[in-house]
Amino acid sequence: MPALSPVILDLKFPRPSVVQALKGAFPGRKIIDMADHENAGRDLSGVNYAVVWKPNPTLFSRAKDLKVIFSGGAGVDHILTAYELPDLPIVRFVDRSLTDRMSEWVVLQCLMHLRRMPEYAVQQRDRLWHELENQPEARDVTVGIMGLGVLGKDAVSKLRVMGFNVIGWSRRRKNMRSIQTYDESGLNEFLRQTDILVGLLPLTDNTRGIYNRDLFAKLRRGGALGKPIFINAGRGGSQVEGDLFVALKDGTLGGASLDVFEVEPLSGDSPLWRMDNVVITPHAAAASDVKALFRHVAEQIDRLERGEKLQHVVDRTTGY
Ligand code: NDP
Ligand code: OXD
Repeated sequence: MPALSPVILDLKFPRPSVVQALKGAFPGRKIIDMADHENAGRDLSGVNYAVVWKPNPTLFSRAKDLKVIFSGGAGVDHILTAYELPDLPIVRFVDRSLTDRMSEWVVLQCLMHLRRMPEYAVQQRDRLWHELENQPEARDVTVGIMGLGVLGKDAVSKLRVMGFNVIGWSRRRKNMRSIQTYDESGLNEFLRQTDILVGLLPLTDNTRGIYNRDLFAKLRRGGALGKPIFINAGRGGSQVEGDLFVALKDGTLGGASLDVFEVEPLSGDSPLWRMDNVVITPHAAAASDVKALFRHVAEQIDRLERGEKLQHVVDRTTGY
């Protein structure tokens, strides 16, 4: 039986979690972990598989025999912009635990704003006991989700359980029984009804800078929350942070929850840190579970070697 191809890892997860997750993963295969200094100048020929997150730009030119590139995350913008990317299938990470984690974060943020938690946090800081008026119910609020892929669809169902009215927007219109959906051409109509906008879009040429001043101004005003709220866990490159700051300041937006930023980590100088109506998390909405990632990669390699089709392959023309 021919030797099984090794697997290259070029990941940014903390080393102990990778070492732990490798126990029992990829039986019979050698692992070449690029975080290991010994592997810095190593000959990578003969290796068919690489699992990467923001890969070293020279990796692909050194690993000439690659057959598949696996993304260490659900998004692939960090791979598609890598230097000298070979024309190979890129498989993204789709996983129950990642999806559940994202929906938890999205529901949490929608509830935070529905229940006016940023204002209560200020009151708590000031030791002020004061019940705020206007506490609408979830059913009075429309959450508009931009991106109805794996993550967007799951968030829809979990927001519905909480009672929110949900609508969704995607490039191609989706038939979803429980909600009203819109395609690209229906963007304005979608925004006009949206009280809380949730961004779950990949970063592509078409979505870069999409959350800008014009878009914020089209969201519904005077709904149950008074002013619209912006929530983004897709990619920071889709938001224009200068516009976002102005919109939050001048009342075009009533608040925001942000997990992703134009530049990460978010600079200590960013005025967003100091805004009471902004909730910030450090790109932590849905971290990839390394064990689950290796399981998913091993499954896809098995499929390929059995002669079956790979799943979750990125469409290089659309960029996601
Ligand atoms: P999918 O590829 O499953 O879904 C993407 C969705 O976006 C699809 O509905 C797609 O439309 C839509 N879309 C893409 N481009 C456009 C466009 N130009 N106009 C309108 N709709 C568009 O991705 P996932 O749901 O798995 O993940 C979404 C993103 O979430 C990832 O790409 C990643 O950037 C981000 N992410 C962030 C994490 C975090 O921790 N913050 C963790 C994991 C992911 P259509 O259905 O028509 O193709
Ligand atoms: C991802 C991410 O794309 O963590 O999976 O952002």
